[in-house]
Amino acid sequence: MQNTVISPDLIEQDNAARLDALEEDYAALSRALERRGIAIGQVKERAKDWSVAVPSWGAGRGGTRFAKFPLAGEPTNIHEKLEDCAVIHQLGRTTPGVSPHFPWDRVEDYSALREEAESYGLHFDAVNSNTFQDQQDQPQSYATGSLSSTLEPTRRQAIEHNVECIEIGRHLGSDRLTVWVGDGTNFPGQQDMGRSFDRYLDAAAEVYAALPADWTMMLEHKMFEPAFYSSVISDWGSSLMAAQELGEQCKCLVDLGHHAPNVNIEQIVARLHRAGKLGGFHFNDSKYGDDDLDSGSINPHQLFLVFNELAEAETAPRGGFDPAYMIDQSHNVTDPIESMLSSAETIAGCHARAWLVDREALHAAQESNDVMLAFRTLRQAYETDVGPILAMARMEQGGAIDWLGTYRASQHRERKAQERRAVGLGAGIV
Ligand code: PSV
Ligand code: MN
Ligand code: MN
Repeated sequence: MQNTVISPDLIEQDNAARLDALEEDYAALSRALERRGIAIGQVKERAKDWSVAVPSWGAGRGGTRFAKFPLAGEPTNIHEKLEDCAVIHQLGRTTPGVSPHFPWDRVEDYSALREEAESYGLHFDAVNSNTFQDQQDQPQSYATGSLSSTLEPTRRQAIEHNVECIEIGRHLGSDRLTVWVGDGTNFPGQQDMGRSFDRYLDAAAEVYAALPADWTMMLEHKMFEPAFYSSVISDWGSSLMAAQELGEQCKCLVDLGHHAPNVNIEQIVARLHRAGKLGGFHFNDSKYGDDDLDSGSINPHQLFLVFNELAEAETAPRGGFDPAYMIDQSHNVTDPIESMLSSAETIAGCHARAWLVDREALHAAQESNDVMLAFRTLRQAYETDVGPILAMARMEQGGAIDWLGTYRASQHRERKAQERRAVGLGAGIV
């Protein structure tokens, strides 16, 4: 029996009140797409098959390095986080995977945790290691870096933590490890840029050696923060070099917030795919840096263009195409459940719209250098409102047509505010 957090009767009642309007919108869109030679049912089935994982850490209120403003009823441990992730998936039906972070999600019994997730119809996605923070009772500090530290005992500790994450992931049923390190410098001359990369590679090779044969190790680059002069894995070039050197099972993960402003991220996606090294994504949006804002809230067009490259890549796979899709956001001013439902819908919408692109027409326009026609071919797909397709797909799978209305009617957060331990004030994680 599946454990449902929101009453299925409530979802059904809410859907019943909205079904007539949805059917009208869906029929109108179906006719419009038919004129373009697109069968709406196929797009809907593709939408049903697609999913994006939510981050366990995103279930709680985020913060900045200045403050965190807790939300009454927010989760404070992995069990409560799973419960909220279950709500997100129950209403939205696109987020069955949860990406955990260690040691934040540490428990005694990982097999029991896996069963707990499964009772909600969830599974564990990529495991994230954390060597960017010191933990209580940890023998070595990461103040000098982690995998690239000049200090051998510190590198050893970082290696062992990553190997432990793989072990935990095996119990959880995961098959991917995401490695992001904050290693870098704040001053010119502080460390040798070549030698720190070498130390990183040597240490990362030991983690790689511990990977089970069917696992993928994903390297996540980030231009700056916490290091403000140089970062060891600062960009996709460094990430690609490292992934190529480490081996077949090592790929690159693209977090949309980890680039220089105005960088053409969709082109990076195409390049990494070309190299057979596109491992996965952390979706979020940004205006200035690694803002971790809700996906598509600032630049939805960029998100669509990323998915256009992914659709292109999927139709021309090079050595296997199986990127891991994850959300990585910090919800500072919203209810994280609402933000992740909204983000998952936005991301799924960009995915669906990328598959509305008339690819034959696009390729023909590109070949004949018909610039305007090529641009309009993409634009036509981007401007199509796929809301009715996503809502119909959700409803047919037991989710909510109007996830926001149903979620608020459920009073989940209000109930949790009575039951859960209150969160103290303090700075959040960045
Ligand atoms: C770093 O900014 C990052 O994007 C990495 O993915 C971390 O694991 C995550 O944020 C968590 O804060
Ligand atoms: Mn990230
Ligand atoms: Mn980040």
